[in-house]
Amino acid sequence: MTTATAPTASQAFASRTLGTSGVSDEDRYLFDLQGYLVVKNVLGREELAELNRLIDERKLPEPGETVQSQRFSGFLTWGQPFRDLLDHPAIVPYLKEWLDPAFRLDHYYGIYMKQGTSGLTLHGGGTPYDRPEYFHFRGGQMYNGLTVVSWALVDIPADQGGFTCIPGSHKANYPCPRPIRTYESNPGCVVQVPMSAGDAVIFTEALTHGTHPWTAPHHRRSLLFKYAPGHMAWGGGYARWPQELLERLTPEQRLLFEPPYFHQRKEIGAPDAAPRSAY
Ligand SMILES: O=C(O)CCC(=O)C(=O)O
Repeated sequence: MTTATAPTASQAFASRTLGTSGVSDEDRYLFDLQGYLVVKNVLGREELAELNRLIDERKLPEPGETVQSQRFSGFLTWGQPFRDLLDHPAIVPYLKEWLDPAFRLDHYYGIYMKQGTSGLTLHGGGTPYDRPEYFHFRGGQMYNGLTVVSWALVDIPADQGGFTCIPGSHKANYPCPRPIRTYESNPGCVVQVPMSAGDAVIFTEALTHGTHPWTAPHHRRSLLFKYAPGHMAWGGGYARWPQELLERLTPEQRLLFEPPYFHQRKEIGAPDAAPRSAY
């Protein structure tokens, strides 16, 4: 007699997404409607434990009041589990469809917060128009500029802070009024997005979003990867990726770190596909 073992979170996710494109109609509907999508249960318990252990090892200083003190970077050279997130099969299909088949990594950092730290006011939104942070819909398809995949390494309980946004605001035709942006007023449109450890939220930077003050007793830990269409850069960091990082990437991952350009750029996750100018 064979006994079935419960799939890990990653296996369960893979069986859900391994269709033709990996993006469901519901995913498309929600991302278009809200400007973000929570992808549930991507990382399993063991992957989370290893990522958190590697961060613990760094003995980071306690986060303070300034936003800068709540950020950490450089973790792509801290261990393979971080690099595995770069082109995780659970998120690649979304980025290919919603940004560009030849998307690139623009920049990345981590956020950690402790109880009482204040975060970041709401920013971004459909209006005023921001050239690198756009959401367009043309010919039956979404096109996004800078777009974030934020991995929750710990639970983010409802109404206890962290990633916060105004769903639908990537299509807003008026600027967000200041009292709403600063959290002084919430007429019902501002939402704190709860997540479980192992979930990833994908959001367009065209969405009005920010970081609500953290009130949970445990520290927040999220890893943010900011991707862009292959021809576009938000930041100038592509000129300065450290050699010790580039050496540790797979050939496929190295494509993500190429400088921005369009002509002949290779599609991600399709080593045999013709370069872009042929499609
Ligand atoms: O707390 C978050 O996840 C949002 C972070 C954010 O708005 C940003 O880094 O621009």
